[in-house]
Amino acid sequence: EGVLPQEYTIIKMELLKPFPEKFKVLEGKKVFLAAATLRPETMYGQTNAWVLPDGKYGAFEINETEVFVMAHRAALNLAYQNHSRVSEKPSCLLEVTGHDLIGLPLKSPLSLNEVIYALPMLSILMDKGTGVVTSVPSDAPDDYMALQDLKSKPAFRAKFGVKDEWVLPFEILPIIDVPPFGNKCAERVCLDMKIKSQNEKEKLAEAKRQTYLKGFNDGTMIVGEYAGRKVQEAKPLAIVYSEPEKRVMSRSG
Ligand code: A2H
Repeated sequence: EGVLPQEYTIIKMELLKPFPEKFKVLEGKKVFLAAATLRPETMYGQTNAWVLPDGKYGAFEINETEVFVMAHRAALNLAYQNHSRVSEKPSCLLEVTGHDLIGLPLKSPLSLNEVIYALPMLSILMDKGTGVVTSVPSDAPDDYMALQDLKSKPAFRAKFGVKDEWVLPFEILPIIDVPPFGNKCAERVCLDMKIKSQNEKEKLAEAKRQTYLKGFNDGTMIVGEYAGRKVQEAKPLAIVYSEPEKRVMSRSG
């Protein structure tokens, strides 16, 4: 198998001011954690962002005013697609790790939550998308289990310096009805399959397979501008209206 292009939507999750000490060099810029998703129509249900604690990230100049925090490889991908201040070359203003990003407060397009926080997820691949993932636990089994791990295990929160208030107030939001699983399909399937943590890779792959197909084919939006419409109809509209930008990024197929 060769390399197939994978088209993602980038969700621009804006870093709220005042910036923490480490990010002061970016003052005056609009700084976003850039998350790559295949499901822009689910963005209403965002409860947090995910980063890999030991992952290496950079803050890259996209144009005169905007900075994206993402993996270096993603910055190179975007630079080749003409999304870099310097033509065909990533321009990195600051290098950080996922640990530096945990706890950052963000404002994300379409999210029903006014402010969400960056939290640790251990299954993130740094060579896929941007290395930043937006979390929709109602509809994504990986997101549901990773959030459950943080909610139910105080020691896990402590290990990564995650404060209770970044996690505990965030409820799973019903945003899409997916028969026969109901309006929190990822939660339903994870409970039915008795998945215990984000580390149960095989079970999660099966949960993803089930919810992804049904969500796309049979899902109906129940919130937002596209309430009452099929996911298949809402998805392209969400790409246009949610302010994220459509990019093509390559990955190993
Ligand atoms: B999806 P594919 Cl609601 N590491 O977005 C791990 N996972 C990553 C990632 C990375 N570096 N980059 C993106 N992803 C996730 C929403 C969503 C997603 C929902 C339901 C299913 C779903 C909210 N999270 O994906 O391997 C992102 O999660 C299930 C396939 O390129 C992205 O879309 O096919 C998806 O994986 C891309 O997966």
